[in-house]
Amino acid sequence: MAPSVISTGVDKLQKHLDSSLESEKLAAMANDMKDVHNPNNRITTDYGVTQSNTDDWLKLSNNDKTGPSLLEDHMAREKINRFDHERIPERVVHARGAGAFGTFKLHKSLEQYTTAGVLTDTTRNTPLFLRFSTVLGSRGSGDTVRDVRGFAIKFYTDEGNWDLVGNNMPIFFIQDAIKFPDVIHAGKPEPHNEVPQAQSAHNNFWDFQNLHTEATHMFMWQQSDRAIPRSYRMMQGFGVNTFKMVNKDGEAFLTKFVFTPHLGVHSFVWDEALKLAGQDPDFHRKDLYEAIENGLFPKWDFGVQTIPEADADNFDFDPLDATKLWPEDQFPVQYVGEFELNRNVDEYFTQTEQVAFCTGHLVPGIHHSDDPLLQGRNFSYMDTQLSRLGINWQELPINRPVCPVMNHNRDGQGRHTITKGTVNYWPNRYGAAPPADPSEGKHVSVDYPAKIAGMKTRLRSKKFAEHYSQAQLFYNSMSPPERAHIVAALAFELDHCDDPLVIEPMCQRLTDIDLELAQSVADLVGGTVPQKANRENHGKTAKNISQTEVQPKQPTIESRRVAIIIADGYDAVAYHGILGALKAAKALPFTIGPKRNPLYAAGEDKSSGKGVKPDYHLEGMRSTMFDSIFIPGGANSIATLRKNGRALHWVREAYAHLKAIGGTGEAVELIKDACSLPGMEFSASGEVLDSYGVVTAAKIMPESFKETLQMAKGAKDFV
Ligand code: HDD
Repeated sequence: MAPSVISTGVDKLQKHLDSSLESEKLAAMANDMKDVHNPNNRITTDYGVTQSNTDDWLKLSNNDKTGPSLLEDHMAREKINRFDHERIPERVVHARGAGAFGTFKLHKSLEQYTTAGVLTDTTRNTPLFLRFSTVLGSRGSGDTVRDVRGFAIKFYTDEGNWDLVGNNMPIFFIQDAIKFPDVIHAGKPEPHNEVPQAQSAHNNFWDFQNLHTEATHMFMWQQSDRAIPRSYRMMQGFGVNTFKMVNKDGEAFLTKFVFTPHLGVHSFVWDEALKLAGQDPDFHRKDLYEAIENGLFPKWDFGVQTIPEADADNFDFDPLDATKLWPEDQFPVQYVGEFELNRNVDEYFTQTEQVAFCTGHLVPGIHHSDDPLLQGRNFSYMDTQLSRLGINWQELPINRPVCPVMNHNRDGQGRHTITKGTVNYWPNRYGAAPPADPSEGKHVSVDYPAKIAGMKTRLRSKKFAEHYSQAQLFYNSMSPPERAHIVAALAFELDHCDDPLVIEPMCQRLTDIDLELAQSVADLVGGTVPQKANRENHGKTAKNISQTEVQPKQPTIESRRVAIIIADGYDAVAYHGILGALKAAKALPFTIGPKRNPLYAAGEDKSSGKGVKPDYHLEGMRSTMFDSIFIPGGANSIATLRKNGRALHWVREAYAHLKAIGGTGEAVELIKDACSLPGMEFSASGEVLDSYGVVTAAKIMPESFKETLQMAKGAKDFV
């Protein structure tokens, strides 16, 4: 029987192409796609010869016995040879990542600052690819580790690729690119035993942070909740470095690029992140994929902060110093566009792994500043792609621009493009492929003229020497729970350091930020508790640094994962009511049972064979993988669950992780069993008082679900 055609990436892309305004641009990327599910396909060798058996190596055989395998079997050797060379060097940093395609839309032109088409033409839909990543771990490490997250975007603009290679934090550990090998060596596994994986909790990391004072501000961000995001979809993105936009009159503006998620910024609590790293190391990768597959496209607002270049010296910090943010109170973000991620990758390796970013990829109207971190990055990215992907890395489908490419660069390993013609140099006798004259069009790259004079020195600009003020600003701007989390994070990390040469000075070093902070951490890790601060905390705060201020305009449960736990004999009204309500609100509900066998509601006839088949069973998943749990009543269902230690653990753990928990009818008793924790009180009628997110109703009224069920009808396309 011919295999049936199943939905594939190629189908999805086609659908997207049909509906998409930028179809021509995306079609340019689809040229190289093949569809493994096409029923007419048969296995061939790489040189195209169709094969009848790729399961048995060609061998000598005698009756029923086989002898040696023959070297002459080219097909077999090709198969093994291709396998042997499947791996390419992983990225030296940011090795673990996940990516998706999307579309950028500008709402308001930035023409007063720049000539860049992508930032001035509000009629365009610019396709993009975004790769999220962790920094320190290897390609096979966990998603939820404490780390900075990469936020790298390739905009396929009409004028060429613009790569904005940023992070989920607005600043960095170092000011000069020459320190990058040091900060990364210190953070990566230690050289003698290659331990620990994907962790900053070790001697070398903290030794470096202690001695390298310009990292003070960044290690505070890296110890904050921002380093344990709930989802890639719930992180801000920052270009980090200072760029320069230049307008048609040749005026230049120092610029920071910012992306803020519509879902707001949210984080795990540390215990969740720790557990998930083992329970589901792919949690973030799957979360992104799941949301996009369900049509719940994550969106970010795009904004800029600008400073006229002429004003660059007017501040108490240097705007070219990547260890400093530009406080929003002083430099408001102008939000002028947005992008969404709307298509998952079709193949991980050729897209997410082979995508290669380069800070040198800018489009006319966007330029570099003299930020010394950026200047060094411009060398490093081009260089690293050579060892990872080879000289023709820009020809790989994911890296290729969607506008025409023409020049006299040629050859090299793995060259794809076939350029017709008899000349490969400029000038040539035909005038073939000349440089453009700027008068031909506004989007030709023209270098921004800058007058430069000075001494050749190994120095940094004077204001770069101040390393503490914004670290204090950051700490002071945290909400009380965020501060408590930073204390706990630092104490966890230093607890994993066993060298007094690290712990002792670090305890004192923290007084560069705040004496109380240092005392709390020192007390927890058994260090000498500092009595005097290295410097006084200035007490200033700034807005939108605390993630509690970066929240959606309207609270939403869209795309949140909710576990509904039932067993045989569950209350059908409560179960279907909550299911419908969640779908209507575009949340992602999952039914969890003691086993993955069909479950029947109270009074339902089991012989109907129409029970609810749970999506997962209690042992297969954990509460950590859900944002919230709900337990419908039903005497038998709850009696079963109350005897199930794992079910009780689910509820207790979710409560400890401050998640919303709901229960109706008999489930109130189960919640009492599980969460008999200090701070939780129940009223005489069974409702939770002072609940920390627990909502119960001992009695439910079927009518109250009617409205939500009606809403659910309109939402049947979800999930
Ligand atoms: Fe970098 C990768 C972000 C400083 C050298 N970097 C890389 C990626 C991100 C960043 C998100 C992953 C890109 C991807 O998904 O493929 N890096 C940053 C930010 C920095 C920064 C926000 C500070 C502003 N990086 C930085 C410096 C250097 C590098 C100072 C070297 C001097 N970064 C690299 C690299 C990587 C890289 C070694 C590894 C893989 C790659 O480039 O393509 O060249």
